[in-house]
Amino acid sequence: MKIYINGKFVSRKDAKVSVFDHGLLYGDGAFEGIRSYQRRVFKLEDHMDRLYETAHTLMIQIPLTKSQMMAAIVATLQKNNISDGYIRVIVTRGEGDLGLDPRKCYGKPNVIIITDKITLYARELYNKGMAIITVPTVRNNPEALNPRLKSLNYLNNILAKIEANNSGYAEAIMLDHQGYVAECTGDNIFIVKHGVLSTPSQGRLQGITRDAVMVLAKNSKIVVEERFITRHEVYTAEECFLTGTAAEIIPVVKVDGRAIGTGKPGAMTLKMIKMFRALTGQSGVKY
Ligand code: PXG
Repeated sequence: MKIYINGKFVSRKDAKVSVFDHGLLYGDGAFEGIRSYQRRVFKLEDHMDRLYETAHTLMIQIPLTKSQMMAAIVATLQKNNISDGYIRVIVTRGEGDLGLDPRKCYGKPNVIIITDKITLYARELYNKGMAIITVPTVRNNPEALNPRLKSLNYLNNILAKIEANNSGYAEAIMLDHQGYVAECTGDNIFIVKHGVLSTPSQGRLQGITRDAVMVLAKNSKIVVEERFITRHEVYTAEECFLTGTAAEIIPVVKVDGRAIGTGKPGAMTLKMIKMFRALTGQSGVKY
């Protein structure tokens, strides 16, 4: 495995950054998780926009242009001969001293690209659907740390994941600071009721899979709503599914012990999975 660090390819055992890197010391940095299918990087430009927007708010100057970054990603995939894979792009603020003041960093962000193959959940979960719970840890208040930032500080999500794991679940719904459904620890959430697809409008990451699903739905004349969603609406939905680059689209059949719809993956969910799979194989930056 060859890993890209600041323009060089190194082996896994040599892929190291300093213990003074503020990404390690403070989670001070940004990241992206991207997928490639059949030698095409899915929604690469959208991932670049989100990465550079996170860096902009964090006031981290990424030392590559978007097109240089895209070229580096493609080169890493080629170097590792990966046709269907997962790409992790990491930009840290770089080395500094032991204080958190970014002005004392040396102004050299570290850029890391790792390509690998991952499957997040067992294949059978995609066929049978998963059971999830709501956890006590609420999603970050946007005025404290906006969930739209894909920063290296993922402790909010990790705390929620620990609560899910402690209760024997693989994924969890996080509510926003007002008590509405926000998203899951690493996925966006959709519900279906009376043929309408709904997804939370606030308090969540602007997921790229979420956006792709919304476009696919609209193109098939399915009504899509972005709005406030309560847990009651999730429990009484006909269908529920999660979206994310790592998870793709996964049906949810039980939430907090309540069966969703028939308790089996629903027709709209299966249709979205089918359309999404077709899209991933036929679009994206070729390499
Ligand atoms: N919400 C959150 C909080 C995420 O981290 C998504 C939604 C889905 O967004 P995209 O753009 O991928 O459709 C994510 C991204 C993991 C893992 O190990 C998951 C993500 C990122 C990194 C790791 O589960 N999901």
